[in-house]
Amino acid sequence: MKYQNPIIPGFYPDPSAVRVNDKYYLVNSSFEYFPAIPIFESEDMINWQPIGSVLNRKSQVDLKNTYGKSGIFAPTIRYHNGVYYVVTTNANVSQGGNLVVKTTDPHTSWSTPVCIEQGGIDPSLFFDENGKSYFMSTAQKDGKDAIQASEIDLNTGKVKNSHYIWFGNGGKNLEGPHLYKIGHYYYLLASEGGTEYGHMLVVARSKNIWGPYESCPNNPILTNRNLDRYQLQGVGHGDFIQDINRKWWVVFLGFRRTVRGQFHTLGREVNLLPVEFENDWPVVGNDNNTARLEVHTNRKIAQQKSLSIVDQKSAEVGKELFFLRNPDLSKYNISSGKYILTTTTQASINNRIDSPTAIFTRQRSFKDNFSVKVDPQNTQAGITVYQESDQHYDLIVKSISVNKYQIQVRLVIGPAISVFKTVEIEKQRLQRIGISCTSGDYLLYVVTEEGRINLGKYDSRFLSTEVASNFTGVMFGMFVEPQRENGKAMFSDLIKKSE
Ligand code: 6LW
Repeated sequence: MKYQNPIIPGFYPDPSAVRVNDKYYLVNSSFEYFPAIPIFESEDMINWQPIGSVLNRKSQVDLKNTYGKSGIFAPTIRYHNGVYYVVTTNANVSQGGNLVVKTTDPHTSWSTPVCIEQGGIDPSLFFDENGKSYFMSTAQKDGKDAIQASEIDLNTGKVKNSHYIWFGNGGKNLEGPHLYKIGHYYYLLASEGGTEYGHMLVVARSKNIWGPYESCPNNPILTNRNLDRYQLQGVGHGDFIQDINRKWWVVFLGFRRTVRGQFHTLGREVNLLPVEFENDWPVVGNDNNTARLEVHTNRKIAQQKSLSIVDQKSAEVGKELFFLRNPDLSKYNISSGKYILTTTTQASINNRIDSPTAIFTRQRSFKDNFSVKVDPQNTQAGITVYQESDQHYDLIVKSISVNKYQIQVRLVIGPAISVFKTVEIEKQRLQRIGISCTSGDYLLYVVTEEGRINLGKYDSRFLSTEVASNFTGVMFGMFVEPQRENGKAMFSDLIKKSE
């Protein structure tokens, strides 16, 4: 049988997954986007549906001043005695630190965070047979990368009996630790090499939770660093999960290069490979410790479904729709597929402070097509293909007379902002505005009664993660400007088709 990686395409980094009875749950990093920590559910580990976000209240997370390399970092989800736990790092400058939230039903709301007194990033949890709970995170000991483990009281966030249990396999950036008890061994899965082209999964084992941990002789157990020019790159940051048939798998992140070469735009996506144990060591996949986009397995797996078309009826805040940082919800009226956005003096999509009046949804395929109807009323209203506040391509509509719209293309690439390709259209002729993607370009267009007017194709390299040097991926957005009070615009009939 076979399936295609990524199993969850689009900007969904740092996956962590858990099986509870016959369901699987998976969480991801989200950085400056709110609600934070998207959570997915699956019945077969191949097909995943978004069920919401873990941090969906400002009292849970304040993302002020965060951007694509801060905010909410790698989470871990675990289940113990009827309770789901998620630990993560809020790497916001003012609120940095690790936190834990919990719930008895991941479809509903999660608790108010409890701050954890141990530092580091990439926190994870382990519940041992002795009834104790353990907390792991990255650390530095005498200038060396280390994994720090402690006993934790999850009600208070207090830790005790801390140990540096492993110093890695020699690669840089030892991170993403996850601990498991499988058979007679404690297995510590982690990543090294950094979350770019040198990324890899490494593992160590011990018969005692505090170590000493023996590095796997076959490390790195997964890497594509030597698969030069292969599309799937940067594989690492994984989590082992045992399926209902007691077979082991690993979910891990990776990114797909565009046709432009060493550039990626979709962000780090979720991939899956089977894991077998040989001589009490995990062996990942069957391609010499590498990850392929098409996976062949003799295991029985579910039929893989294609990505759904997200339209106005099914798009929900926290599932497909997100804000930049904590939104002022008084600026939004979202109901039955209509989005009325009110301008704010606080922020625009061109800066990294506060929250602009804008709604975003992930690009999830190189062939995505995002389009919407817009009535700018007394604002400049537009759509954007957005990587960072200084990296986005916009289509902006504004009323210039009783019966005419002006439509402009705005390219923001670092310090360069150019506005051009101005066209004027009778208001009654404008039907939709849209963005059509290929791996190498973004095409901006408008649709009138007579058909589609293309307003240019623009190179995707300048919206890549490599240029941004961040941890997120491209989002499509609807926004209003300028920064003044009480401008209103309405968007409707949003359609995002991922082919
Ligand atoms: C995350 C680290 C990583 O904390 O990238 O890919 C960092 N791995 O583990 C941000 O996603």
